[in-house]
Amino acid sequence: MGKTMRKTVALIAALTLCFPAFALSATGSSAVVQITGQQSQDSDGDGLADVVEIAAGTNPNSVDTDGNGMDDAYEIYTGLNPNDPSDANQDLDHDGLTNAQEAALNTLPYEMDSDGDGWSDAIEVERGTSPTSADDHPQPTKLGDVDADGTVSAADIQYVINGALGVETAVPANVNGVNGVDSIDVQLVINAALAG
Ligand SMILES: [Ca+2]
Ligand SMILES: [Ca+2]
Ligand SMILES: [Ca+2]
Ligand SMILES: [Ca+2]
Repeated sequence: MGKTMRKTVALIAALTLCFPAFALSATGSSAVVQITGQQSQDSDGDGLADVVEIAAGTNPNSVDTDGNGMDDAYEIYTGLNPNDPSDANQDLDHDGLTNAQEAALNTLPYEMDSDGDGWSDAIEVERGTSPTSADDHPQPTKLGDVDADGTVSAADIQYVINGALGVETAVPANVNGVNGVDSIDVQLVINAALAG
């Protein structure tokens, strides 16, 4: 399933949760599900109405149909397969956290920076900040320590070079805070590393 489709499924599922009378309609091969007040029964109390679970092929009496540790609701909202246990150990967004770990953290398995604060979910977990709150993130205490681990090292240089090349990085790589990530930032972090 593509990213857009996953987001569409997630949005429809969220709307269904918020508005039980919301009528889902889709064209083509997608199922058309009409949710009414009477049809909003949720036998297993997982936030997914029975009719939604039946349409998704999950067990309306089990919060985790495939038994992989990730609830049906999370798997459906995030576009994972609630009927395939093997996706628990995958790392869809290659951020170092498995999909099951992301489920436990309530982060997005297809987005390395779930709260959009510039810090990857995995780095936030390492540094002890919240990967689901953009207001909470690591704070580098010295110039050039872009990953906020307390030292300026080769990892910091690599992050900044990647950023200058336009590659998505796990940490904000704009060292001086101006003009995006450019060669000046690379020089600044190299200087900081040489200064120790
Ligand atoms: Ca349910
Ligand atoms: Ca599951
Ligand atoms: Ca991941
Ligand atoms: Ca955060």
